[in-house]
Amino acid sequence: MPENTKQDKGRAYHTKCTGAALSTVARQDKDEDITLFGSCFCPFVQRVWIAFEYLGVPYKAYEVDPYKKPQELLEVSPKGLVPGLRFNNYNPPRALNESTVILEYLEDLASGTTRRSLLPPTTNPYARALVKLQSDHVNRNLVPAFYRFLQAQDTEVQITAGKELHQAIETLVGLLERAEREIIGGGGISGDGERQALSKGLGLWIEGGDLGWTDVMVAPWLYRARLVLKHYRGFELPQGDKFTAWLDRLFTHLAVVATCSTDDLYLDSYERYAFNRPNTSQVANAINSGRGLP
Ligand SMILES: N[C@@H](CCC(=O)N[C@@H](CS)C(=O)NCC(=O)O)C(=O)O
Repeated sequence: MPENTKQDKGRAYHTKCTGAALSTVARQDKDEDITLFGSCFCPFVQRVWIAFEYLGVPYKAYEVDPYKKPQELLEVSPKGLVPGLRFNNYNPPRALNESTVILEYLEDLASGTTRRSLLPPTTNPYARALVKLQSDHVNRNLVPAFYRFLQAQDTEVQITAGKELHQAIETLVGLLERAEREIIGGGGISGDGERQALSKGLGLWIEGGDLGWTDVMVAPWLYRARLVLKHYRGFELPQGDKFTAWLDRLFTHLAVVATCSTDDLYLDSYERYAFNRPNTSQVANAINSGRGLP
């Protein structure tokens, strides 16, 4: 019998990764210069985690409960939000928080160490800017739309919020298509090698491309949209061969797979949002009061 998703079963959020993510935590358990404070269900953590894996920056994975706010988390992240980074080679230790700021840091760090990158080369500032336009849209529109939809209780509000999320995803697709057209679609490309060089950083949207900045920014929410929003709201992601092929590449990319837990973990952990339980989180409170996300 299909599960009744109309009733809050009072499931608790998980505090330990499962599945492939658990194996990654086990692999990344040795002391390193950087400790990543994370939580298994958190999409903001997942984007940073994917970047660590892809860029090859050494790190120790450390799971914390951000709702309990242990002192060591508050020391790296003033609001007690994950993700946070602690730089252990400093006394007192240095720290960074905010997923987008951490991503910028990792990108800069990797450019001088592992020499890997999620962005188009600095020799192509316009391509880099187009990628930043995409991620700006993800952060300002798509991510809040995800939570508004998941937390909406009234059916009418749910319908509107679902349409808004759909539109936010379609707008992102429009921006991805624009980058493809303007950077590599203009003709005059002499061969596969040149196409590949030009598509560097444009992400998995490009067939034959590699993981990019926008992929990392958005993947955790698309993953949860396909699973959690489908389960609790009957949400269907946009159709279309190109979009579906992109999602396939994204969700089977090694760095994404390595940071995913099993489906039950997400379904359990997001039940609080789906029923808009009081005091769910700072993100949920911000959505309920119409404020910007923390
Ligand atoms: N703007 C922050 C948001 C991070 C965030 O909201 N993390 C959630 C977990 S998904 C958290 O730590 N919540 C704890 C709380 O609400 O007190 C970022 O991008 O890193």
